[in-house]
Amino acid sequence: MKDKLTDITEMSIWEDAQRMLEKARKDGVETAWDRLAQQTPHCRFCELGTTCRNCVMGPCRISAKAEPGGKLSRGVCGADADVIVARNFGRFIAGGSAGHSDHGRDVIETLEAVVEGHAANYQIRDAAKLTRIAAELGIAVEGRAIIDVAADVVDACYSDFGSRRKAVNFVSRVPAKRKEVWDKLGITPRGVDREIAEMMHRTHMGCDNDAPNTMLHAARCALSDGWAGSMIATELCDILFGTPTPRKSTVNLGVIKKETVNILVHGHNPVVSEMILMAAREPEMIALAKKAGAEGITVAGLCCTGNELLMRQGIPMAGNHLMTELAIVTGAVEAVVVDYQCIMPSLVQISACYHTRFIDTAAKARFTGAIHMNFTPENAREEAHKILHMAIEAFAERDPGRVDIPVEPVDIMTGFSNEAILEALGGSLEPLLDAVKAGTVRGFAAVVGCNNPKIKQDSANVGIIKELIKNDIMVLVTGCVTTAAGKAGLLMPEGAEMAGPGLRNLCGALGIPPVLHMGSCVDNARILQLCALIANSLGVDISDLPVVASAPEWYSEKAAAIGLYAVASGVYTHLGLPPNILGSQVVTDIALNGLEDLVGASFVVEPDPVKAAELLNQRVTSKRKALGLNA
Ligand code: SF4
Ligand code: MSK
Repeated sequence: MKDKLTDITEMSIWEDAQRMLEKARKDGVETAWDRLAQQTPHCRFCELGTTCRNCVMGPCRISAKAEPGGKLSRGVCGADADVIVARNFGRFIAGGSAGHSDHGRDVIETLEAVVEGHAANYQIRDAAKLTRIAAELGIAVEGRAIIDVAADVVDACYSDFGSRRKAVNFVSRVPAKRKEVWDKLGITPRGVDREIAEMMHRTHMGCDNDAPNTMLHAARCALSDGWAGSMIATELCDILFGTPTPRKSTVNLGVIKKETVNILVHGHNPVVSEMILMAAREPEMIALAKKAGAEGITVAGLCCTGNELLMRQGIPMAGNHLMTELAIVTGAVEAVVVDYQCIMPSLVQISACYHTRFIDTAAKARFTGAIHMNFTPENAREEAHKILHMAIEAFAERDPGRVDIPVEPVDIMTGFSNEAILEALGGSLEPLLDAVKAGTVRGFAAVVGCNNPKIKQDSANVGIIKELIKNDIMVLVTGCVTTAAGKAGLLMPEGAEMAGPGLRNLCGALGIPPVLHMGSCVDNARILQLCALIANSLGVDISDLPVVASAPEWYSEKAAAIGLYAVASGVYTHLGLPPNILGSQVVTDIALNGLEDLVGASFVVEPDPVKAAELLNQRVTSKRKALGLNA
């Protein structure tokens, strides 16, 4: 591991990353790779998931070498490795579900502020979608003012967070056979906050001391994220900011321009970043930037708030998770504006090494040393203006001698919401289903998730996608994999040259890339919905479809929640590295095998991208055969 963390060519596959890693060393900037080297080797107990800190009779740890009933085989309360690992995993999933879902709640609050008339700078940009969603939720729409319909949608979405429902609203989208599976297991998600709170309750000392039972609730908790928290975030963001449509943009550190004031938006919730972009496009702001000697203002994206703005507004993407530190190292970033999630606290220190203003905007995600702006739906425009002024002011402090923008940007296509896909297909899924039946497209793979410095950056993300498309499996990307796919040229129609003959022809006919960008992490809900649409039109379960998923370089609690709701929804899911569960044979067996019997899908862990793609390909083949299609 240590060599991999010191040899720059082993740390990332990208030229922009490698060049900035060199510059970081020259500039005395510490990065995630340096800190991982310091942290390696990790605590073995924690890696295996066999430490417990759930009460102060402990903390306790279970020895991997402990004989059953022997020394260090149980914590002070008597919990064994299985119970401890399951509890830790359950809380891990609760953390991830909470992240996505609380983001969803913030979007509901923004729509509520619009309805109540105190968020003048936000509006309902897609009224047609609002009406459609309202009708889906059983809300009367005929002859009603759009704002009244929106008020009822707000209420319905809030109700998904509570304890009064037997099932969250969007379970109505789930195929009947899947609902039966969930009902039989008692894992139909009822309310987002309820499932998260129940997980915290179950994992208190002296509650759920049966690992399989805890694992089932982990699945329920994750399902409440996928089919409620995340789905609400996606649908309401489309209503507020517009449903994405295909458009072109660019990616990599080359999108940061020497000549412009550069603002990077980072985090997840577009409620803040949309406003920054709006302010940056105002002629007065551009004039101010010009007065300061710049040619204009560039707003570029990092991580998922970047994906949100890329999908809807076509802003350029500067980078994914492991590029966030390196973007600042270019020395040409005037401001990093963050909301929440996946923002390394180290960015504050790195910003301080340059002239970069690091600005946090959320009361629930403050960073010591940052400039704090208390962003609310009510004051968003004024705060955005203040931020723009700060960035323009910082431009004057930029040291041209420390600027290095290492590469030219690469072109990408984005904006493939389900609505856009349906429209491209002429309003019906039939042409796509025909392509699947004919074997032109053998199946679909959602390749999603993060970077993790334990894996050479984007080697697995890109490696798996290339193998999958070679096998005529169409790939759908979200989150940080998007940037990886884009940099590799896979998000352009020309990328189809790397695909197998069937997929290549289909992409050629439709003028689309072999890899479709569907959004941010919460937008994995779009993929769930697409799976449900396909399953419903074929009259089968999601687990019957030739659909697979992969998170090759994941790191976060949220990614684990996504993986688990994918599996619990019936999608076989690959992880490039395991969660911290290997200290329990029972929990590991459930994840890798037992879930297959329960929910018709399981996890598979494989670090090698080629081998992983082959496993995913085999799964697609077996599902095709079971549906009576050619392999
Ligand atoms: Fe130890 Fe049990 Fe307390 Fe965990 S809950 S710290 S295993 S005594
Ligand atoms: S931002 S969860 S590093 S995908 Fe959604 Fe990227 Fe993973 Fe965060």
